[in-house]
Parts: sequence; C-alpha cells; structure tokens
Amino acid sequence: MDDLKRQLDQELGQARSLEDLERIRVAYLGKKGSITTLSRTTDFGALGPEERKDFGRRFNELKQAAEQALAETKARLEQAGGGRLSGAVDLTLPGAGRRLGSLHPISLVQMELEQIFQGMSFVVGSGFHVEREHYNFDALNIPPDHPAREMQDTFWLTNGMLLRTHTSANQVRMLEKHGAPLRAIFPGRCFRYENVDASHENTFYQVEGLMVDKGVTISHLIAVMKSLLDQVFHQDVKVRLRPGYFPFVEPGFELDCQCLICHGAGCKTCKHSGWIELLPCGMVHPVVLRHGGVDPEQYSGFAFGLGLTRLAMMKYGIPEIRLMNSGDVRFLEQFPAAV
Ligand code: FA5
Repeated sequence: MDDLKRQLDQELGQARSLEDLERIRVAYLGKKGSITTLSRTTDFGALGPEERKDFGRRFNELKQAAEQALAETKARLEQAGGGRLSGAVDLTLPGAGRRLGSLHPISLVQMELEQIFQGMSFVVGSGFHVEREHYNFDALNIPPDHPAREMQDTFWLTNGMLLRTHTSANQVRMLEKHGAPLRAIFPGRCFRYENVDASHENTFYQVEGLMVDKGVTISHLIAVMKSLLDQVFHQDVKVRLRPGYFPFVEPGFELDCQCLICHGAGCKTCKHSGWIELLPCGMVHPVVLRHGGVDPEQYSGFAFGLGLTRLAMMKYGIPEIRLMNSGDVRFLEQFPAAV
C-alpha cells in the first residue's frame, strides 16, 4: 500500500492537465484500478483476524488519502488556467486569434521619407490644418485677386480662416520661427474642394520641403529630388521635368513620374497620359523669403511640394485614391503590421 501511494503521488506530481488527472484516477480508483482491486487480489484466508482488521483500516486510509490527493491536484490544475498547466506564463503574448493592426500606406511612405531627409540633415516639422489666409496665400505671393487662388478650390471657414490647401502654408511659418539657414520637411494633410476621381481626393497628403542657405541653386534642388526618388522607389523610375507656374517660386517646375500602374501605357489613374504629377518644385521667390524675415540678397533656397498620397499609390501599385480614406480593413490588412 505504501508503494502504491508513493507511485500515485509521483504520477500526480507530473500531471499537466485534467485529462492526465482523469487517466490517473481511473488507473488507481476506477473499477479496475490498482487501489480498488487491492481487496480483491488479497488472500484474506491467509491472514489472522488482527491482520485482517489492520488491512481494512489501512486500505480505507489509503483510499481516503488517494481521493484527497486527486482533489488537491485538480484544484492546482484548474487554478493554473483552463485545465492546462504552464510553467511560465508570458503575459506579453498577443491574445489567441487576434491580429495586430497594420500601418496605413501613407504612414509607411511618410516614415520612409522622414528617414531619407533626416539622412540629409533636414528636420521634420508640422503645421496647422486650420490656417490663416495670410500663410496659405498672401505670404506666398498670392494676393486676394491673384488668379492662382483659383487653382486651389478652398474650404473657407465662417471666421475667415481656411483648411490649408497645401503644406506650402507652413513655409513662412518655418522661416519666421527658425530663420536661415534652414533644412526642413513638413508632411501633412491638405484639403481642397475637388471633384473626386481615381487620383484626386478632397483630403490628401503632401510633404513640403524647404532648404534655404547661402548659395543654394537649382543643382541642389535637382540633386535632392533625384536622391529622394532613387531611395523611395528602389528602382529606375522615369521622370520628366517641365516648367511649372507657382507664384511662390521662380523658376518653378513640375516633376512628373511615369505612371507605375500602367508603366506609361495610359490608364484611369494617370488620366491616360502615362504620367503622374508628383513633385512640383522651384527656387523660393524673394517675396516669400522677405515675408519669413530672411534677406533674399544673402540667402536663396528651393522648395518642393511632394504629393505623398500619390507617391504611396505609385510605390504600392494602388490604382484608386479613394481606397486610401476608405477605412476598408481588407485594403489595410495588405500592409505590414504595426510594431
Ligand atoms: C502645390 O500644392 C504647391 N504647393 C506645390 C509646391 C510647393 C510647388 C513648393 C512649388 C514649391 P499642386 O497643387 O500641384 O501644388 O499639388 C502638389 C501635389 O499634390 C500634386 O503634384 C499632387 O501629387 C498632389 N495633389 C494635389 N491635389 C491633389 C488631390 N486633390 N488629390 C491628391 N493629390 C493631390
């Protein structure tokens, strides 16, 4: 009987689940269990009356001790959780069957751009969604009667402020705050009262870039744009530079990239032109520098306004801009999980 109890204790000590426990219970106390059958396999005829009494007492003690040991083991297993005993519980593991959220493609490209520009000693800033008319237009050489205001259909607020139509609204704020020399990018959301189609949204992202220093020329502008595109696309992408008109730069350029949805053949994303307007840029107009408190006789600079939403479309082959703000989980799930 002592051997049986020792053996039972050892097996209970190794039990890892309620299934293990039930198997042990049946093996010892089940109908054919080794404790239950002990009285049947003992030759009572060979025992004297005292020995028989002693056997009965010890047999009952053994049965009781076995039942108690089984009950204690059951309590221990249940406390360890779900009938499964784990030596060490890792509380940082994600819940069963749950997936981490993913980063929006615009966030992914924005993070990549910030890294690229930080590598070229640019700081990253931000501006305001609700902006003063002065910073969005007047300080950028676009007075109230200027036809360039028509190029950006504006959401005006009843208090005379507006939803910024471009991140350029932050140019003069940055110059006022930091002065020259300055190397900065400022990504963010812009708003225009647009007819929405495959490549136009009323809410989209741009990344503005501004570099002002002594002796900055168009060569610096082209070198930075080239470095940017090489690093973002990790492939040879055809670009074209053509003259572009923006009152806050002189000279101004439009930098287009060949549509990566149709590879130049023409599709609804590029309005069948084969090209996507991506990166307008130019040399900062002296009027803008003066508004920012910087002397244009001493300093010059370049600026660009990258269409971040369209860049994300080209990089990830997304043919339809409306997917970006759709909040459709099936779209978002295709991008890497957040860390
Ligand atoms: C501007 O907004 C100027 N502020 C850019 C600039 C900055 C020029 C600095 C010179 C110097 P534009 O309106 O072209 O320019 O817009 C710039 C880019 O934003 C476009 O090339 C395009 O990629 C993106 N964009 C403009 N409107 C939309 C829209 N409705 N939906 C999605 N992307 C848009």
